[in-house]
Amino acid sequence: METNDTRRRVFSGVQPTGNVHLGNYLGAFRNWVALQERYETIYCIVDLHGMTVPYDPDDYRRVRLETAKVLLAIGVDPDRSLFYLQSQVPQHAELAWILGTITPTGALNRMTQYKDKLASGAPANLGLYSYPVLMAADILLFRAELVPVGEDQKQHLELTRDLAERFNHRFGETFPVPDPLIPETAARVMSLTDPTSKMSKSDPSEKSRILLLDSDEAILKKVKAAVTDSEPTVRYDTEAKPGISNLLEIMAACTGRSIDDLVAEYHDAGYGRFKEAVAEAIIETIAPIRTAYRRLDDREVARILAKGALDARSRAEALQAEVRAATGIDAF
Ligand code: ATP
Ligand code: LTN
Repeated sequence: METNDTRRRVFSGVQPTGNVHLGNYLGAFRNWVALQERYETIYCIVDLHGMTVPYDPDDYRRVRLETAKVLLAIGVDPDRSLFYLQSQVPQHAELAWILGTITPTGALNRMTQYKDKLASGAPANLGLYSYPVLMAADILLFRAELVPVGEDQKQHLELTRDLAERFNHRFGETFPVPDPLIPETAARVMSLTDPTSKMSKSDPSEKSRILLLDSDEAILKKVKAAVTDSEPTVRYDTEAKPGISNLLEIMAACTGRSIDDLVAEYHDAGYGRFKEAVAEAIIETIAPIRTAYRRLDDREVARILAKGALDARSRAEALQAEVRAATGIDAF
């Protein structure tokens, strides 16, 4: 991996919560892989973020490894990207503390992800509340300029931008103000069982999402059972036909064809035939990921992560020294 790189720097993170789904892939991870061609890329499994909701430690070890394997299977390339576990780089937590001292609590009170998590039953703890501050630290720790995420993370990115500006203003020019990179299609893949809410790994219903490791049969079954409407024509109308519109978006994202083109072909095909075509497009897209996942060796993956953590720590130490000096907490 190059270190004195002059390309623009990209940072993104994923929580190791298991159940990596088609929404994660189309909305974010597929983009991560493509960005490796043109940018300096840093991809982090944000396991400190994942601890903000209740979890089982033994299960967490397994899920962290599984998440790393899924990303490698998708095509995150440790020779081209810095790839590591957040918890192994303590500078994330220190910078989060420092940024916390300039974060207005009013901004955190407005965070919709926080409010949604509380509404869905997560206990209100300080970690969950300050989650967006740790996310800002992740990004700023590497002075990243571009952050590929799905639509749902836009508000968190706004806070990151605001904190970069506040820090620069208060302590001197230190951080670039990062921009989100949100894909044009599939930025918000919706649930198959409730097409008015996003496909999510935490939805209690298994049928609501397609997992990247689902079998072909499971994919076909879930797509066939996807909630639609009773008017039989296939057309794009997110208000009147959210279910069909979601399937159209998914198929467009999987095949690279335009929605207009798909509507022209399937308008009168009937929902049954349309759904089969959607399932086939999904299977073609994700079956190779499943195959690559099975070929990975756990010990090799652990080695990749250990090496990534070493590199990430040494790079983070440089910024840590600068931030300590700027804020007056450097060593005498
Ligand atoms: P969830 O809401 O599913 O529990 P999350 O948003 O916490 O998960 P992460 O694993 O942290 O999921 O997110 C990984 C990436 O996937 C993020 O960039 C996020 O924006 C994106 N993403 C998550 N759900 C969707 C979706 N339904 N459509 C498009 N992108 C998504
Ligand atoms: N909050 C993000 C995960 C995340 C992230 C980041 C994304 C944590 N730190 C830094 C981009 C950059 C989520 O829930 N998807």
